Amino acid sequence: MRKPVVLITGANGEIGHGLIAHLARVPDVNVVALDLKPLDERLRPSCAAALVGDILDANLLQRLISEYEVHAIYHLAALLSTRSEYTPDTAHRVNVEGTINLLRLAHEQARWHGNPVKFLFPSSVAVYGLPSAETKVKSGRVRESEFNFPTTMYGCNKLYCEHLGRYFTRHYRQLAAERSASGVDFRAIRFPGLISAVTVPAGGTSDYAPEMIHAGAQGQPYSCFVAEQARLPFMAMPDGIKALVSLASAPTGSLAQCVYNVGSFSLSAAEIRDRVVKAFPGAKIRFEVDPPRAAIVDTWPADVDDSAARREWNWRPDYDADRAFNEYLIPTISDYYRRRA
Ligand code: NAD
Ligand code: AKB
Repeated sequence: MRKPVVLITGANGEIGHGLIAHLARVPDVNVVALDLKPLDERLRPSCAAALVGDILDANLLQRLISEYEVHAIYHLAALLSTRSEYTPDTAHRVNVEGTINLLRLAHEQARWHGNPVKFLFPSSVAVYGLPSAETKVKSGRVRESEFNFPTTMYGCNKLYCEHLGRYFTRHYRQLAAERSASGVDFRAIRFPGLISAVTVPAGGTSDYAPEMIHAGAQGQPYSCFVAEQARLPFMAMPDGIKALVSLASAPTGSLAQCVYNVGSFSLSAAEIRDRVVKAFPGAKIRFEVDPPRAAIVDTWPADVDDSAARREWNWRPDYDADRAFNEYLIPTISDYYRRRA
């Protein structure tokens, strides 16, 4: 008998840390973690297995399903936006071919055990490509269907994978003589920049916000690569985890679309700096704009319209900007670095 499990790819990343900690508190959920890097030792006891390997390794995926019966997949493994610009071919392989490997695995698994496999996909505000700074200001909260013209390899990869997931769920093998459901139940969230109090990001473009906060807490100088007025939507990590698990548990009949925006708060880089300096008066933050990286931020929306998520699966963030900083980020980060000192 194979053991029924939830598979998390990219499990050792920032979202993986929060998600594994959350699922550890849910009864009867067995997590199999997969990542290129060995899983953080602190998370190991919360998983039935922790595999080290590449989502592009077909043999590894076959070995995995010979031992485990997969009922849900949180497919987190990816190269993030900045890293993807430096290595676009590798990004395409990992972000697109890796995702199609997992979609095929979900389809195969659903056929074996006869139940749909939920496939949770963290997409990104990087799928948007606003043509100018004026349009960004004028557009305010963008809807899912607007400005789908990403300017980064990562954004293109995410947008295409959203379509692949919708295709697998609704149209897979539409010309087959005997058509049957693929068994893949694909659900995607377009996340804003996530900010965690317990991990520091690497390889993203919204990273300036968490980097500024973590540097401020340690009294280290930080040079911010976007201008003071650059504005993005952000979200505290606990809300990111809440969004993923809420969408996963929404009844299929209530979901009219496969892809949802989720909003929380929108801040300019200067507003983040001001909050960091207020909390950590020793923080040394200056602005030294890196034009190409800053230009990517200019193409991402200032905020998102998440009314579909609110209407269809009752999405509500727990943290606005004040609560995110005052009750989550500042106390948790301060405590984290105090204990490490
Ligand atoms: P992260 O970089 O912290 O984690 C990604 C993990 O994937 C890493 O641990 C890495 O080792 C692993 N990985 C990369 N390539 C792999 C491969 N070929 N095989 C197996 N593992 C591989 O990123 P994160 O912040 O945890 O993001 C997780 C997901 O959420 C990503 O898909 C990302 O695009 C998406 N997302 C993140 C944010 C954010 O602000 N953090 C926002 C929007 C979307
Ligand atoms: C990145 O900057 O690449 C991510 C994202 C917003 O998708 N944080």
